[in-house]
Amino acid sequence: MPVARPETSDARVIAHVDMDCFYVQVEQRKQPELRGLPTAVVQYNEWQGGGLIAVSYEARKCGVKRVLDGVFRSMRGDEAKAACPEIQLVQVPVARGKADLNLYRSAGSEVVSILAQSGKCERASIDEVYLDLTDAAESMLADAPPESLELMDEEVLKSHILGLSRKDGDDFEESVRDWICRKDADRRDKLLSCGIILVAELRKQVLKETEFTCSAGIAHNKMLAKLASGMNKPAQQTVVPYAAVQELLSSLPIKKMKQLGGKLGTSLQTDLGVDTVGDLLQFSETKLQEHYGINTGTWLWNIARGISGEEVQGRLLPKSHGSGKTFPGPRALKSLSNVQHWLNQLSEELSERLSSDLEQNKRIASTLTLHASAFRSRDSDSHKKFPSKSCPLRYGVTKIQEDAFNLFQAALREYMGPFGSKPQGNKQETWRITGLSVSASKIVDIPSGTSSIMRYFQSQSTVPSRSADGCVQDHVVTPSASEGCSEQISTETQAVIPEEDTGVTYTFPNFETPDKDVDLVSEKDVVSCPSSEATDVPTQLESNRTSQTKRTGRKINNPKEKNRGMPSIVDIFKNYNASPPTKQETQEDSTVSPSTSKRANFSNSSHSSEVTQESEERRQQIDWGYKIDEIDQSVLNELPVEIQRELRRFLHPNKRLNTNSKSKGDGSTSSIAHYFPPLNR
Ligand code: TTP
Repeated sequence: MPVARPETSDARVIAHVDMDCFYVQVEQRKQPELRGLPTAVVQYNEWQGGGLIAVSYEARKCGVKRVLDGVFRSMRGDEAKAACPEIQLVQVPVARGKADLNLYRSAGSEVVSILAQSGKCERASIDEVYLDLTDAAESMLADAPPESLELMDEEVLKSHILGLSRKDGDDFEESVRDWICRKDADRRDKLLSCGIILVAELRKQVLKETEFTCSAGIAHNKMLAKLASGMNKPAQQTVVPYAAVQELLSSLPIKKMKQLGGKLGTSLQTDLGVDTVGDLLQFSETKLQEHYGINTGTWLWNIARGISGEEVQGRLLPKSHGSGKTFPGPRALKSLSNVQHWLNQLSEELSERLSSDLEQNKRIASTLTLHASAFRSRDSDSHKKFPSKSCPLRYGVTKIQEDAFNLFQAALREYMGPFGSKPQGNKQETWRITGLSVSASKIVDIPSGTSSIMRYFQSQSTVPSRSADGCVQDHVVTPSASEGCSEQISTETQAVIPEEDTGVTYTFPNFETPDKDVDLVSEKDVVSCPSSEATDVPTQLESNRTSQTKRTGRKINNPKEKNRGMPSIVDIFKNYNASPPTKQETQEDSTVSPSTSKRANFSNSSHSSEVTQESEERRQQIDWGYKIDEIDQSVLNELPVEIQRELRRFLHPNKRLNTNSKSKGDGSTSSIAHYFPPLNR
């Protein structure tokens, strides 16, 4: 069945900018004496000189590499020294017994802020950015087309243009200039020519302002631009004209394609005998759909032709935050207390990052996900994956720690199965954890003007609320967002580390070694997964909620349902339009006109006394976008007392009439709008 094809985006100009040996460059900027020397950044764990996570191009020339071929494990510092005795090894900064990537994160942000000035910019990982330069290229084509330029920068002339044929003896730079200045080129190529000039200029600017070099791919869509950016490194740019697409894809190994590095790529190889992207061309769309479903089939059909409708997202901030650590070989964790210790460390880091995101960017996350990798002692099913689990995220270090541990225990029970706790034969079955990570996703902006609630969240993160018996309170801040699973950190890259004692090898996902940023989840690292992959776990807080539900008589059977109908405070803010209603709107609100405004008139004290049943229903359903009855009490309980009181009065106007008639309208009661001042205030 054919599916709507993405609009062929061949008149767009998209760039993928990728920093060169990024962590090394950051360290070299810090210690300029390392510039030009073979250098590598190694993990904090010093065993055998530490695992390499970034290698300079000088060191690469001596045979030093991050990952050893064939063995799929990172090269160790000692091995790098053997290959290149003069190599400089720099340790990644450490905090809480694990790599601290803040230095690299903020270096990445410096680059993003420069590139973002040129057009729509999407931060794809700690050191990668997509840019949509279409508008800039169109303006250039209209105002100062390449052929009108007298001088062309050297960086432009060094560009690699795929498919550019040169006769023997032709000067490389002259050929590039000719291609860029062709008068008879079609519009697509002319736009790309402008893109070449723009990107060269941007790369120079990045170098000047940050001292970092980067490489770039320039093409008509994200997929092609990304493929191209890695083709000529470091400090170079590669262009994919429309005419070169088929040639590029025909020889491209299928596993090199984004999203085909894992199971789907393997299935294409084994089930359909597809080795290169070009091989896909022999299959009809229907055939691919038969094998892989409608959407995936169509997607494969498209990528074989270089078609991708994926837009550059205007996003300068990470989509999620995460903190992870691996425990390879003998360092694998074997006890719950050890797991809890590390989850506490990881949660602390996550909480810190959430707080600074809240403070600096006014964003809050709503889903907490736990991932782990593990193996079992008597494993008949050694490839059984440790399940990932998600739950609504509660702000506050202790809450995150507690929820993360609950998620872990739920996942462990599932992983070990019904016999997990029982001895198998003579031996008790045991488990080992080789990687742990916690991540926060579904991040949304807090509408501006909600400054007091932000202070509230901030204090939440530092002062976890505890009940008298010392237990952490189980209130939910943002329960609504967790409908099935959100993004998750996929760990497609697998590494095998020999277990030192036994010689057994364990396969574990790359949570931290090498330490590709798990927080700034790149599209490499994120899959939007079907809900089975990270299942929602009713944590302690959810059992609370369930009991509340019982009290209110609303029965929830489906676990996912639990989160529905419980709009988070964020949703409340979203639905709340803080502009004061006009007089007319106020009247309409109280006189049941079908065309009434959708604004919630919090401060209108006469509102409740005049509402008819119909307007009340409308107030419940239209003004708020959901039913007031379904608001989770625990959401309200999280709010400062004054706000709770005010909201309750709004939600239960009749009660308000009875109990608060005295204070109404006397101006002494703070209105809800006081806490959430409108934008224009
Ligand atoms: P990459 O962009 O994959 O590599 P790179 O920038 O070091 O080198 P290249 O010039 O080939 O692009 O990764 C960016 C940074 O992310 C890298 O400098 C270190 C870190 N990283 C890890 O910590 N672990 C990993 O597994 C990978 C791939 C990268």
